[in-house]
Amino acid sequence: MSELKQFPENFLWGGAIAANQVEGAFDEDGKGLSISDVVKVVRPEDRKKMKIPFPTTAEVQEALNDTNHKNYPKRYGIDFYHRYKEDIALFKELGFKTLRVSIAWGRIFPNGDDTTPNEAGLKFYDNLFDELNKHGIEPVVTLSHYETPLNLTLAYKGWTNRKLVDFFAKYAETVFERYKDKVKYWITFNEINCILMAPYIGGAFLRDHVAEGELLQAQFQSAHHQFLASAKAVEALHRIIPDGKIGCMVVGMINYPNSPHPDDVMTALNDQRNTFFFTDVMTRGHYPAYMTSFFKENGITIQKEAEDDAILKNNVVDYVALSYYMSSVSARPETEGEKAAGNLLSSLKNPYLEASDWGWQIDPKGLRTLLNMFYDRYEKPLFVVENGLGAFDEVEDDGSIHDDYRIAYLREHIKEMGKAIEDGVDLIGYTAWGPIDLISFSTSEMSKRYGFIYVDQDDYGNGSLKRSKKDSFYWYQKVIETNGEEL
Ligand code: BGP
Repeated sequence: MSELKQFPENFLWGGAIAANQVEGAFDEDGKGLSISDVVKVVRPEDRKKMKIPFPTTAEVQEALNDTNHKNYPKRYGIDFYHRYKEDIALFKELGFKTLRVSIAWGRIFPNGDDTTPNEAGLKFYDNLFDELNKHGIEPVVTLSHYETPLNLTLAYKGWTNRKLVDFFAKYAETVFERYKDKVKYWITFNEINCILMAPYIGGAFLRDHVAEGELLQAQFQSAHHQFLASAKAVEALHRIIPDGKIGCMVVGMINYPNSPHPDDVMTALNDQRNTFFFTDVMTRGHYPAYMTSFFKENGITIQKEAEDDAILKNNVVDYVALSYYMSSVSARPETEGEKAAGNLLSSLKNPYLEASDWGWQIDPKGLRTLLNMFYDRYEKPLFVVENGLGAFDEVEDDGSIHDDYRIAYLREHIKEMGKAIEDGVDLIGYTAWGPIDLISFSTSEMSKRYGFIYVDQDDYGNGSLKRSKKDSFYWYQKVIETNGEEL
């Protein structure tokens, strides 16, 4: 046993998945298509050319005409829609206190703008939450995890259109009413700041929806609409589920200056604000002062209605949730140097860090620092709702999978969380990303695996879908059993 005794007794240990990456059954029981259902897989040979998709209307049309679903793995996922009971039994065996899931908005409102919800979709999540609660696993539910209904993209230009605020508010109210006795922890938008790096996935608008030179305007206007939608969800949650808690969620990025050169330091501060801007608005209830000059310099004018400021001010979140995979290095524009990879960032290589098979720079200490930065700034509970290592796994002849690299990654991050708690940070839980192998967000590949549980399926959609336990399964089980003392 180590000397660690940092994690509070009721710490929420668990895992995180998202509907679009696990459920499959993309057109069953009345579900409408989501923006993720038309994102094409990046085949292994194209990995290096990989870019976050920002399609045109024509490209979406092409995807709609393509009935070879193997090109669009998020359409079939890992068949969680039909196998959730088996998977939850495995999570129970792992000792999970919580499971973070998302609701596919399009199962509830297939077109996003429907007047009445789809009962079959509501029923599916009734069953899912009942199954979790039956096993004593607390559901943490994200309302929007890259699952905006595709119709809202095609007919409304996604979040650039203010009408989405009320469509979302209606969806949020509907699910709060329905699940008020089953779900207490909610998250509004997954990685809301990703709209700056991934306008389609985050903002659900297409390349040809935006005039030349207007992209930043569209991104920040969409973000404003999402802030309002989030605030309206917060209002509804507090009214409908008074003992519930609702958080915002961001890509937790820490931006180191490339050198002590004051211009590098300023660049790093500005990059850090790509994260803090979002949490500032949703925890403090107003736009931070530093955005005024940024908007001015970039010719951005946020279209606001008279009531917007009050909506934001009166409905701040209860906690701040974040994903954390890597850190980033910021340098003044003229700096030359080798770039590191990441699904959402562009950073210089950090000579002090190792990188994952996908080039993501592994930095457990950065997590401690970042948690401290967030807590210093907001003094609100924090929740690490994603963290993990995407890696290739090899199945041995006897079926075992020795993923010591994953254990090492998670161990170091959990240690640093423990230190952050000692530093005084109020950290309420940790849900490892992809406790069961799932479809990658950025590449739609299957071979980028995060799980404690292996799923027999390849990048081409072939496999038995059989679930089996990796070495990390037994390791994480012990971590939870000892409340983080045995790592
Ligand atoms: C986050 C997303 C997740 C997830 C994770 C890993 O940005 O919220 O949905 O997939 O990153 O990313 P990837 O799947 O690209 O490895």
